[in-house]
Amino acid sequence: MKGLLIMADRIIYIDGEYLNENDAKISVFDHGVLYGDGIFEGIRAYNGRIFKGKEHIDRLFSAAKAIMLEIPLTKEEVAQMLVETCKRNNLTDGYIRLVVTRGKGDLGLSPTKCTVATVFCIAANITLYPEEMYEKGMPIITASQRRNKATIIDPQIKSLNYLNNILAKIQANQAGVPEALMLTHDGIVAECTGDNIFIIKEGIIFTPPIHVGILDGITRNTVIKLARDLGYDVQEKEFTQYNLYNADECFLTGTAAEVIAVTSVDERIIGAGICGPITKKLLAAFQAHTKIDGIEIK
Ligand code: PXG
Repeated sequence: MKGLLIMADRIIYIDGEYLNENDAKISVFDHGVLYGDGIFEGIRAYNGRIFKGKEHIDRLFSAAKAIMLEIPLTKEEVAQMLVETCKRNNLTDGYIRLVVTRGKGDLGLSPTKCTVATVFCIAANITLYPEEMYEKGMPIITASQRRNKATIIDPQIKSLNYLNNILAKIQANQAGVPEALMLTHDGIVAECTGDNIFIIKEGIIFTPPIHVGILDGITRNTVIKLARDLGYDVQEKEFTQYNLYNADECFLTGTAAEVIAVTSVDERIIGAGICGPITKKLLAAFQAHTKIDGIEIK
């Protein structure tokens, strides 16, 4: 079936080679494994296109620059490799994980012994939230775990060190909800563990600005543009849990989640407790956009 793969038949790109997944291995001395020293991108393919491929590659290279990691490929070569990995897996719709680590070094913290970065790419199926969640919305909680401060590890760096978010995700799991909201150190709404957050109040759409310390989400930016094109006032503005609890609508954006309504936060019902009309419109606009945008897999 198109886009579906039997697990062990996957072809993985790793350091210049395309290998069967059983043969695609990295060293136990890789600093990505030893220290979370590396970066990644989660990318979707829709309808034979790598959605926002350029934006994902640009973000990867910006993160690499921030952590002084040299990617041993040009942006064009990364784009070709993403296309080739999809082609070799016969993937037209799915999820692509692109990872660059500091590479193989010794047991010391210093990356000086890591002479060349490890690059790998997996093109796979995606596990989505259940369809009914897109219609009915989902409950979330606020995690006690605060989002990393930008002065510690800037959340704009999509690094392999996701413990901050995983600890919050564990709290979501314990509470029996799919996602957790993370606040900044100062208690301002930041983002969820793998999604950006938006609220709507009296027809105006608000989302936290990047400088509070969040990932500069590609779905976030796409939705901001689509909303503005539809004539909505979108403001990147700080807000608190109070504003969130009293919003008319709330939704999350992310490569995996797309646009998904939040209908309760910490057991406060948001708006009418359903996927609201503006969220519905934005989801439809987003899904239409995924069909036409991106690097063609050919
Ligand atoms: N914030 C954080 C912290 C993220 O990790 C997003 C926002 C959304 O960004 P994009 O560019 O995708 O619109 C992410 C996305 C998952 C998962 O399984 C999500 C992400 C990474 C790994 C897994 O939901 N990142």
